[in-house]
Amino acid sequence: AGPQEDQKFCLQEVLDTFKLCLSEKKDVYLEHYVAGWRGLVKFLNSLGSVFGFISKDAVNKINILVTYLHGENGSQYVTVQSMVKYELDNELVDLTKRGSHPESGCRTLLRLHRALRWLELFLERLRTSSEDSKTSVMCSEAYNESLSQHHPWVVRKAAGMAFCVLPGRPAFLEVMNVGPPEQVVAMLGEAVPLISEVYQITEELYAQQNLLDLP
Ligand code: 1Q0
Repeated sequence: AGPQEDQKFCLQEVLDTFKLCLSEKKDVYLEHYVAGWRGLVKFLNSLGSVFGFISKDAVNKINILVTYLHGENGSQYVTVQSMVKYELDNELVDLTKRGSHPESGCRTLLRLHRALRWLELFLERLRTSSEDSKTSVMCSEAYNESLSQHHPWVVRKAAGMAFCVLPGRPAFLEVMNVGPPEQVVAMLGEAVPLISEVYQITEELYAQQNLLDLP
């Protein structure tokens, strides 16, 4: 595949990376987690430059995590579980206000984790919607139920404006590069429970460790 093809989004690819995320013990592999996000960012970029401010933030967070993963303590970052333990044990996380560790793996991943809930809600709506449903409505409903609670007014406003220019459902399903709509819907039926499981496991871990409100 040439560079052009590498940029092309494919839902199957994202599905595969999320499948690889969970170990036998149900630990979450950071490498595949960020790879899943990279795939989603590709998709976002294919929707146009209005989404640039969103994909930029996502890429920034992906890169922070990859830098840890490939850094000298990379072996501590193999799973989300080991990352949390390592950073907490070594006091590498700002727990109540921003201080000397503004870009900890824990707080960075938390932002993506919250976005994963949005994705789960959105994809479930997309999967069960009828042909003439509006993607912009599904997208903003999912957003209002999840991620928006963590965003200040300006970000919510900008997100709302971006949602308005989303393509309609048929075009949206087409860019997923899976095939006819029925096939996309079937694949979403596989993807949503997977994404949901990864989300739940991370959510429980963060709740146990009291990390759900990291600044
Ligand atoms: C399809 C439309 C995509 C719409 C994405 C919805 C999310 C909107 C979020 C907008 C906020 C982005 C601006 C930055 C906000 C940050 O302040 C915030 C907090 O970070 P910090 O460091 O300031 O504390 N960051 C976040 O909340 C992270 C947001 C990451 C969003 C990543 C979205 C990736 C998009 C994926 C497209 C998925 C398309 C679905 C179909 C694919 C089928 C599998």
